[in-house]
Amino acid sequence: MADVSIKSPSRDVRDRILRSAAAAATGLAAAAAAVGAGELVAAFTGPDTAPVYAVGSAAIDLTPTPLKEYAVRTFGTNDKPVLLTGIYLSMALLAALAGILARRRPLAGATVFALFGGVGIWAALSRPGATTTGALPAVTAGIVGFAAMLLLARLLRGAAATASPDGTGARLPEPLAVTERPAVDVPPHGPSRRTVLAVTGGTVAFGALTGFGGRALSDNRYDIAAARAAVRLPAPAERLPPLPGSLHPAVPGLSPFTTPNADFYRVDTALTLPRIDPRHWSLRIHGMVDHPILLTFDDLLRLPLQELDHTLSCVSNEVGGPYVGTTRWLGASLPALLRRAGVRPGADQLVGRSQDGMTIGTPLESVLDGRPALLAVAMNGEALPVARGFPCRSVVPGFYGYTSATKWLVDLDVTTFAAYDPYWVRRGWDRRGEVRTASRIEVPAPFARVPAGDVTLAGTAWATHRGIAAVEVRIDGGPWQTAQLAADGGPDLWRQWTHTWSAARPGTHRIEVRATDASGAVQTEQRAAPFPAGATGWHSTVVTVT
Ligand SMILES: Nc1nc2c(c(=O)[nH]1)N[C@H]1C(S)=C(S)[C@@H](COP(=O)(O)O)O[C@H]1N2
Ligand SMILES: [Mo]
Repeated sequence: MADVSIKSPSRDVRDRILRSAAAAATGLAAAAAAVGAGELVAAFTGPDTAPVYAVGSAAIDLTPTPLKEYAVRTFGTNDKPVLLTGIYLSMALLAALAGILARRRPLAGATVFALFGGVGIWAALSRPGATTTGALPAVTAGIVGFAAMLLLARLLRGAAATASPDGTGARLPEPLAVTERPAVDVPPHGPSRRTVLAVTGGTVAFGALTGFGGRALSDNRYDIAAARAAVRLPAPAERLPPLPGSLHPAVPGLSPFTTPNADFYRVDTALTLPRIDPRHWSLRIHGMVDHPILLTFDDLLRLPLQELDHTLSCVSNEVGGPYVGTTRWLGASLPALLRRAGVRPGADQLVGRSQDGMTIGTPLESVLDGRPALLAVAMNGEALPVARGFPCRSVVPGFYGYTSATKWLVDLDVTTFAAYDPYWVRRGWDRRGEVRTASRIEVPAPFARVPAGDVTLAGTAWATHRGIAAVEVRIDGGPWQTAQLAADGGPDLWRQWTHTWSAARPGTHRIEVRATDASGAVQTEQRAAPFPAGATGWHSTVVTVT
């Protein structure tokens, strides 16, 4: 204990660290004020124009496909919070460094904030459907950050000068201190440390107030929960009977046949959910058609509505993965509307565009080939949840979500594959995006320990719009055995299966599954990653027999 003083940093080093920390704190405070002011303005220009969101959305669009894949795989539905946290942390780091820079060179430090603002302005203006007012939050953030940094840095310098015994500011380099900053120039009563602390604290408080206040105001101004609750869903022209229980083997641990809305996977690029008031919504159907159509939400609800039981899956789903779900949609017939519009010869792609600028292209011949493609307004008996595309999304059985299921749909363009590459196709994904045959083992859970004897295996398989004809399982690479299929709900639905395995030998065992679609094609063993056309390969699981 006696030599503690030797190990402790010298007073000088400690002072230097303290001064840097104080300077970094002023940078953070200026950033808080900037972000807060931006949020407040965004309460009037739209939630997606808040600088952090605008920058985040631009980052999502610029992210190379492999990194996006990695993010979806690693963070799943949490990919957005992870991205936002990353943006906040990098901003905080840069702001702290700007604060340290500003201690010596206030103007340079403040300019970093102006540059931040510039990036925000660029991001806001580069959003699809951006308007100039969308840049206002970033402009405000830039100006507030610049001014706050300048003010705080000047104060900090003044305080340092007053605090140092020679009145020149202890950390100024010698020549500067002596020749350019004679003691006479320094105000005899500069701001006290307490003043700096108070102003820094006040700046943070300003940021917190405007930031949280702006968010609350925005949530309030753009609240569409009431509008959604007010939607009166008309009865379908023809009501489907409830799904029979025979579709679902009652095996504990097996997914329910119909996925509750709250448990349905979610995959999209929307950092802030588009909030569309159905009273202001319209859908334009145009392009290579004889009679372009403009539909309001009321128009849509007045069309004969039909129900569709359907299994939707994501191309990013890994073998055995969770990005698949089954739901009962309610919506208007998409092919009927296209026929009304009169599709011109030569058109081969239908491009849906969402309010937030996503574009999704579907092969037109498939939309028109008689399959039940819908403009969906409801899911499992309730108006589309906001995250599911409220008030309207498209659904075309047989295709992955990225080529068929535009959420927050506002525009349908009848065009050609030659003329237009939608969002994911520009990023290298397959332009058709037909669902590949997939099957998975859900019971027993991976690495489960099961007693020797009869073990129940169970899972799901899907080949949306083709349908599942058979599922087989094998143990430890042995002969394939036919699993028992639950009742068939039709080609657009997944199919659940069970199999009883007489597990005799204790130890670890590997269970594999493969499905055959209704065309007779057996699922390929060949492993492929989700990019660019969907994962392939057999799902397997390892269990221990005790
Ligand atoms: N507007 C919009 N629609 C979108 C997407 C998107 O990012 N934006 N993602 C698509 C993808 S990749 C999939 S798999 C499905 C997922 O729909 P869900 O989130 O309702 O499950 O929506 C599709 N529709
Ligand atoms: Mo997807």
